[in-house]
Amino acid sequence: MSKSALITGISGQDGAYLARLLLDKGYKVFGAQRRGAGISTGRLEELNVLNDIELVPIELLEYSNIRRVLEQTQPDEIYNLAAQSFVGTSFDQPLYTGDVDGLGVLRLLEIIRELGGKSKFYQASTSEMFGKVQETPQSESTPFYPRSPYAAAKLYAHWCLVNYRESYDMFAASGILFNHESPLRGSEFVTRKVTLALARISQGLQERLSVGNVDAARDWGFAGDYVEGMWRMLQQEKADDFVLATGKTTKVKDFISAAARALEFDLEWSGDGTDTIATDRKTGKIIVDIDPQFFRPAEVELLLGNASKAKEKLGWEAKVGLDELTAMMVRADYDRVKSGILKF
Ligand code: NDP
Ligand code: GDR
Repeated sequence: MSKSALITGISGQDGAYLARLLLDKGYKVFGAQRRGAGISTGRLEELNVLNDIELVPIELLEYSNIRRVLEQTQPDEIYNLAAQSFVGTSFDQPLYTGDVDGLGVLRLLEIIRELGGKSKFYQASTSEMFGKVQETPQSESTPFYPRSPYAAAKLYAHWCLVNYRESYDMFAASGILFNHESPLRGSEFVTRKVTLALARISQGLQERLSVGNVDAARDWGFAGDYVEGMWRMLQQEKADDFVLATGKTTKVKDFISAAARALEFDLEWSGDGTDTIATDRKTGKIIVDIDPQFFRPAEVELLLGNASKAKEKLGWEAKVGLDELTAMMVRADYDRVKSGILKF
């Protein structure tokens, strides 16, 4: 008999990739989405999964709604990908973020326990929990030091999960995932913001790209690889915590230069702090400048993951490198801008 899985956050980047993966493995997939003005299905359409999943309504703030959906669907596996996932917004909406990203996970765990604890549970934890890093590279044993309301809420959720696993013998895995991107990434996150803006600039539709701290460095991988790791975590004998990362780190500024090169710009960086600019050597035009509104009250300067436990126990490794990922994202945004069709 085929397995069933419920994915919260189905309309997001990872929701779409994970749905595709599980459908390809023969799962019955319940896609849990919160109610909004309209259902946002652009990513599900792009990966051609919309017609093969069953959409169910889930709001992580609402205990009774979650409980009803889990009672009705009784999934073998639950992947909790839903979150207020933008770090910058968490400084403006700290209580809401804490409720969804922290207490929302506790609601899920408690309901799974009340219903007999049979569903395996995956929680989308994050490298942001390492924050002001206490060692480099970061692994499962690195002490946490969250630097935003988002990271603090995710850390609360992580420890709730560990506690439920130890207290009630539940199968609950925490995937500590480093940044992963794709052409389906939300346009507020820096990689996609960059590829979309550069595609528009190259087609004469925008003057400049304005960003924040270009010296921050991230360990960027491809979302398609990371959802495979999530699934593997739930196929283990015992639930555990795993870091997924590429083991390479790149500054925002270098990502911008690489994406620009793919569109035939040749950027030269100059200036410091908020006076930093990048000029196209070919035309002398300023392509990138800094807008202080994109700085955060506290920054995570550097993330670099050590995924050797995932390699050893899950047989998982990041396959797509940053060059390939950048090319993929630039190409997708160039084509979208050209066609004038932008669904997300
Ligand atoms: P997205 O922001 O693309 O997707 C988030 C999803 O959560 C959306 O479907 C959104 O629905 C849903 N959601 C938000 N609030 C609620 C709520 N109150 N109730 C129910 N659903 C809600 O995130 P990603 O796909 O990039 O990431 C998936 C998860 O992994 C997130 O939890 C994120 O924090 C975490 N993560 C992501 C990493 C990354 O690099 N991408 C790295 C590490 C962790 P709607 O469409 O209605 O807004
Ligand atoms: P992050 O991703 O905060 O790491 O969280 P984001 O792409 O937003 O920022 C990465 C780094 O780039 C710097 N930056 C900018 N960021 C944005 N968004 N916009 C800008 O203009 C800009 N300029 C510089 C940021 O300051 C930061 O240092 C992502 C999310 O997916 C989380 O949900 C997830 O948990 C982590 O990755 C791992």
